Amino acid sequence: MSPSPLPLDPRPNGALIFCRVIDNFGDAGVTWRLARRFSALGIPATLVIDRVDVLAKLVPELDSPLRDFTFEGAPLRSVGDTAGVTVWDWDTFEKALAENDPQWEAVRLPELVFETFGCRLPDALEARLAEVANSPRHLTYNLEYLSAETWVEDSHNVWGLHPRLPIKKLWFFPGFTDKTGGVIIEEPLKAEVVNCEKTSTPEKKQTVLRALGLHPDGLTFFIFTYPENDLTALTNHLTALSKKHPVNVMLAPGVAGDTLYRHLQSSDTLRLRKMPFVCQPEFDAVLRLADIAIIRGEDSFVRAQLNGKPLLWSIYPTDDQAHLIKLDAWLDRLRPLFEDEETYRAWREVPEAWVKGALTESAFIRWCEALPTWTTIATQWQNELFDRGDLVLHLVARWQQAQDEAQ
Ligand code: TRH
Repeated sequence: MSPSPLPLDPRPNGALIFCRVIDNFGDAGVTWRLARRFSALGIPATLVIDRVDVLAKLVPELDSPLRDFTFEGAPLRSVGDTAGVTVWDWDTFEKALAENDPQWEAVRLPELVFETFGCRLPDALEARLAEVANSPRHLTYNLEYLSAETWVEDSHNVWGLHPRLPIKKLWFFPGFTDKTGGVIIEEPLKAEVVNCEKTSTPEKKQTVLRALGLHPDGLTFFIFTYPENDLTALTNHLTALSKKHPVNVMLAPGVAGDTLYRHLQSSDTLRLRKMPFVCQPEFDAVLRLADIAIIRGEDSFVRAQLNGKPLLWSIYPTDDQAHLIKLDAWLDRLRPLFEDEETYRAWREVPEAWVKGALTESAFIRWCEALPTWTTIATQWQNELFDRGDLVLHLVARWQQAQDEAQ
C-alpha cells in the first residue's frame, strides 16, 4: 500500500458497516471510529450494530429519547460531531431489509460494505450483494482484528469466496507494516498532535493538571485496564514509585478503575483522579495529558501509540494464551527503533512481565525512570504510523484500484 496521501476521486458513494459486539467496547469503538472517518471524508456512513446500548456509552447523543426510535423501527440519526453517520439497530435493519421496507430503500446498497471481525452479514443483504456481484463499483470487505503478527501480511488484501453465492469478500487487515492496511488516523488527530507539539509548554500542562487536582510536576499515568491484570502489584508499585517521585494516576471508568481507586485512595504520596467516560476525540486529549499509558484492548492501544505515549499494553487475555503471541509480535515490531539490544531488552521486559502478572517493583520503577528514552521511541513509532497512512484512505484506494482494473 502506498503510504502517500491518496486523492479521493473517484470516491465511493457510501459505506455500510456491520458490527456485532462480542464484549467490552472494542468492536463498537473501532466500527464507530471507522464510520466517523468515512463521514469526515465526505463518504456517507451507516453503522448497523447489535448493541446500540454499548455504542451509546461512546456516543452520548445515542443515549437520548431519540434512541427509542431504533426500537420502533426507524433509523436513528446521530447529531453533533457525529453528523453524517446513521446508526441502525441490527435486528431493525435486518427486518426492514427482509421486508423490503421503504426505509431500507432510503439507505440503498452503498458501494462499500463492511463485515467486521467476522460478524457475518445478514442473509438478505448477501442476496442483494449477489445481484451486484458483477459490478466493480461494489466492494465487500471483511475487516479483521488488528495484529502485529507476520502472517497478517500474507492474509491481507486477499479475496475469499462465498460458500453458496457468487459474491467475493476482500480480507483486509489493519496492521503496523506497509503490507497491511495500517490503522485509522483522523486528520484532526494529526493536526492536534502537531499543534500540541508546537504550542504545549510545561506551564500549560501544569495548569491542566492542577485543575484536575493533580500534582503539577507529577509523572502522570492514564490507566484503562482489565480486572484480570495484577492490580494489587500495580497498586504497590505505583505507591512505591510515588515515594520517590510525584505521581498522578488518572483512572478510566470501569471495574479495574474502581478497584485501583479503592486500593490507591489511602496513599498520601500519590494524586488520584477518576476520569469520566469521554467521547473518542476527548479520549485522545486525555491520553496526550499522560506521560505513560497502561492501556487495554485494540482501539485504545492504537490511540496511545498515535498520541506518542510509552505504554504497557494490557492485551485482552485469552485462555489459549494467543494474547502472549500477539504481544510478542508487537514488541518485535519496535526492535528496529532501538540502537542496542540491551536498551531494547530493558524496554520490553516490563510490558511482558506486566501481562504475565510477574512485574516486580524494581523493574517497574527502573522502567518509569527511563521514561525519556521510551518517549523518544514512542514518538518515532508514532511518526512511522502516521507515515504509513490511514486505514480508511487505504480502503478507499483499494476500491479505486478495482475501478481502474475494471476499465
Ligand atoms: O473495551 P476494550 O477492552 O475492547 C476489547 C477489544 O475489542 C479487544 O480486541 C477484544 O478482544 C476485547 O475487547 C474483548 O478496549 P478497546 O478496544 O480499547 O475499546 C475501548 C473503546 O472505548 C475505544 O474506542 C476507546 C473508547 N473509550 C472512549 O471513547 N472513552 C473513554 O473514556 C474510554 C475509557 C474508552
